[in-house]
Amino acid sequence: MKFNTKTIHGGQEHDPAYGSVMPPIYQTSTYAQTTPGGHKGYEYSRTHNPTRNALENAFASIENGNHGLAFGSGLAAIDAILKLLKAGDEVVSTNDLYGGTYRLFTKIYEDFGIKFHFIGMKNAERIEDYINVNTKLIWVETPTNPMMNIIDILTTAKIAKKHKVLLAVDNTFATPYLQRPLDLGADIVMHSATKYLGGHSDLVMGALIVKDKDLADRLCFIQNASGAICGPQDSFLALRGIKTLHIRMQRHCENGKAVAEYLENHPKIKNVYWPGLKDHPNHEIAKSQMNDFGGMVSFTTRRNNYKEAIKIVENLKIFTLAESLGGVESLAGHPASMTHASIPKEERERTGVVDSLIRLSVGIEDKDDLIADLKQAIG
Ligand code: P1T
Repeated sequence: MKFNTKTIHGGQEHDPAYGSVMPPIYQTSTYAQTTPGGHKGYEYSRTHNPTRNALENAFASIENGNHGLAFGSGLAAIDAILKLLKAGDEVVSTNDLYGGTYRLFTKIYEDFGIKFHFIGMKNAERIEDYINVNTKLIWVETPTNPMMNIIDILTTAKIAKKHKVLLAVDNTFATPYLQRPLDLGADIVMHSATKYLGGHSDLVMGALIVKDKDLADRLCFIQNASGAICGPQDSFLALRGIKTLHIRMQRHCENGKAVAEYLENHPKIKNVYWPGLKDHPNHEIAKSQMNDFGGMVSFTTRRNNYKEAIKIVENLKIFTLAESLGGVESLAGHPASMTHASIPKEERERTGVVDSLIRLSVGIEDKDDLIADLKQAIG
């Protein structure tokens, strides 16, 4: 089955009770048993729920995995991965990543005795220098949030395999429409399904997808034991969102390109970060591992001035100033004061998250309106 069919049918079957084409929202915490253990496969909704299971099957299908798991947020999904580790273990992570992920790593798991090495991964071969006998996990976001760096998944996966270290890829920005990390050798794919998978800014959710049965069993155990699951109503909404992922992404990419090219030629704009631009440092790797370049675009102004950046995001009318990304509507954010405020200033500036950086989640509106909006806001 090809991807554009999988988004609609992958892992899905009509409801066995009445043949409903969409799975019913099984809004129940528990299931009747005829005798202790005498049930129809469902005991309690933290462990399993038919609507959530339908979504988990769809997650697995679109990422070419064998097992999908749904969580109450992207961070809850990352938290479940970290619970595979124990005190003394080490993680090699990209140094440009979502601020909340950085906060979870440094403010919670460092206190539990896990050591994190945050490194630039533009040259993936560098990763090997940070691996030792204690290393258990490599954490990759690609494209990264918000600098749009591209990390070579194939090379990273080879290093991970050689050292018997798990490779987890946060595929939130790309989605499986653009890249499928499991096919390139990653062990775990993670999503903030809040973003493109849900696609309509109406839910908060996380996803994990794996191929390996043992790893799936360990993660399912953690999912049930820790209990950070999502509810059936949100599962239904995410499933509905996934059914249009391919056509939404096609338009996000088209509009992302138009916006990046407009900004690139704007006299007041200094740097434009979008992996489809030829001068992007890892444009060739992006071309080799992605089918297109997505709808996330970051940029800085020539004057590199905090107040000017704030004025631009306040002036925008069609782009809404808001956290998050990946919905049908265009959003603009100021990472230094919003999504990445939890990263110390010195550290974030080292990775390029300066005070004039603006991040756009380019939606699927008419691109002429989006460009006109940027034009009036930047002046
Ligand atoms: O917000 P939540 O669903 O818990 O997902 C966390 C997360 C994980 N990974 C990436 C790459 C993300 O972008 C996020 C959430 N990001 C935002 C809210 C944001 O505006 O960048």
